[in-house]
Amino acid sequence: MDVINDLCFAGSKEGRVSAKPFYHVCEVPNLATAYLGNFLRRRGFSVAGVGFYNAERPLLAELLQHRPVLLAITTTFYEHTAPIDEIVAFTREHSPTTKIVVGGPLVQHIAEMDPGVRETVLSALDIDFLIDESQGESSLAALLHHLRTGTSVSGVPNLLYREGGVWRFTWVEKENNAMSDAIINWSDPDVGFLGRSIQTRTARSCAYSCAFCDYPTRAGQLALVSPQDVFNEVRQLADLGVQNVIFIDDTFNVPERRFREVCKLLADAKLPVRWFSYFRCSSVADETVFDLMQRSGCGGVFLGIESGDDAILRNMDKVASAEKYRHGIHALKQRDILTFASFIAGFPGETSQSIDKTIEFINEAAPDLFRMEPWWYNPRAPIGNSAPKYGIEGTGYSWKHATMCIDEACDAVDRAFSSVTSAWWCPQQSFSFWAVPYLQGKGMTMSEIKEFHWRCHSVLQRQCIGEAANGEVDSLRAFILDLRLDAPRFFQSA
Ligand code: B12
Ligand code: SF4
Repeated sequence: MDVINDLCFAGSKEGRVSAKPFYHVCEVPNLATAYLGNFLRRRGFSVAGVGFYNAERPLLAELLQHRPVLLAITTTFYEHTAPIDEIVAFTREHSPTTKIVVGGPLVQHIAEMDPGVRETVLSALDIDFLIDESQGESSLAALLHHLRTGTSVSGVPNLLYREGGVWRFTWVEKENNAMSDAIINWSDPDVGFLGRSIQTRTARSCAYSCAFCDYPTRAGQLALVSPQDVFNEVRQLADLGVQNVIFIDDTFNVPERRFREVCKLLADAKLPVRWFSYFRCSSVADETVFDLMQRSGCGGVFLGIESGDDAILRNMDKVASAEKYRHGIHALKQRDILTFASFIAGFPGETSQSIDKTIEFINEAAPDLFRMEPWWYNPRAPIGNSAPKYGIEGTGYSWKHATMCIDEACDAVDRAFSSVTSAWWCPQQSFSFWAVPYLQGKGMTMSEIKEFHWRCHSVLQRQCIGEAANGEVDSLRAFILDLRLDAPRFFQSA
């Protein structure tokens, strides 16, 4: 996105004024904020949301002038507590009386830390409460109720609170909030800015249990919104002028029966909406599903392929094969559905030869876009139980196992970047596949999006081997300026 921002605004008039516009995927409204706001408004609370702190500090400052009772910080994208500290300091400065609660995935990670480390992390946080529950909406409503009525917060489930300088936990009460109750009313004016691209969720948790992922364990049983409710939500969004809907469910096409029903409803209604989602091509039972996807307006899919080597896929418990993937990519491309394939380098069992197989797979299957990232070892995921079997040592991005270490995995990523010739790199950092619907919403066509990736890839490839890419950069600049994108929503100080 920096490429677009630099080339669009660097030399322009806007580049010299104090507030510089910039494109960012987080213009797409933050879904956790939307869900929590929706849930609380339905229970009679007055809620305002700030989706992206980095760009929306002026809005937060304005809202804090009203001295809200509570500020809730979501941690969906946080891998550590530093961003929380920044928001807390800002809030304390602008509204010292506002209480602060933190919830979401990071709290679960903190709760699982060794007691000593957890105490250190908690004591460094200048906040009032934490909610430790994978859903947390009901606990948050209960906390607000207690703050409103002035009763003790010790009556709120799943709550960590300070008493006499000591952190106390109330009690565990698993939430099972009805999916139908959580559907967002996007026409509520309090939801705020919508734009042309919106993300939404039609399921909670996932039906699989890939060895590298702890999401199903954290999120509990799979819960689904009915096809009719999914359709109603998309229709409401279309009525509000939204053109791109992103389903963030991890396995949107599972179970296939529900997926077919959703596609059929969308196809029959011919709504002026394109949709995007994660997609498991290995789970396709009936080939006609690809036609339904095309007819229902599928613009593109995120394929968590992970590896082109069947032995590694087995180690990952992916319930998939390279052949099935190859076929799925072909079927999707035939129907003009953009394919983005994501790969992991260095999972236990990985060797230089299995990386070769993956590179060969990418070149043969030729998804439109791809990305490879080094394996991030999460010991809480099922693979943690097999650490002795594979000789895994370390954690996060610092690991080695019987057949590879993190440095070799990083080299493998570089090798994939320079050896793949039939797909273009789509970077992860603040871009990823979700930038595709965002940029479409700004006016880029699908072929322009592919060309953008191809052009950036070519520049990077030249630079990686130490060659000047001035010519490529000049024509990339001309290409970007020719796009005449709609203006971004965010500004940053020069
Ligand atoms: C869409 C998405 C993006 C989009 C976001 C666009 C946008 N405008 O929001 C983009 C592409 C920008 C993005 C970027 C990044 N992402 Co991302 N992203 C996702 C994705 C697909 C969906 C997230 C989401 O909206 N979930 C839906 C909401 C409703 O669920 P939720 O946050 O869990 O919230 C619920 C509960 O947790 C709870 N809750 C949440 N907060 C709070 C707070 C309180 C007080 C309470 C009570 C409850 C509560 O209530 C909510 C409703 O039930 C997830 C993967 C996935 N399928 O979930 C990855 C994911 C969240 N991203 C991830 C990462 C790492 C990133 C990046 C850091 C990547 C990078 N290196 O650049 C960046 C960070 C962006 C930033 N600026 O901070 C990781 C997070 C890992 C972690 N935290 O441990 C995930 C899980 C993907 C993964 N497996 O790697 N991402
Ligand atoms: S990686 Fe995706 S499909 Fe696999 S268990 Fe995690 S959420 Fe489910």
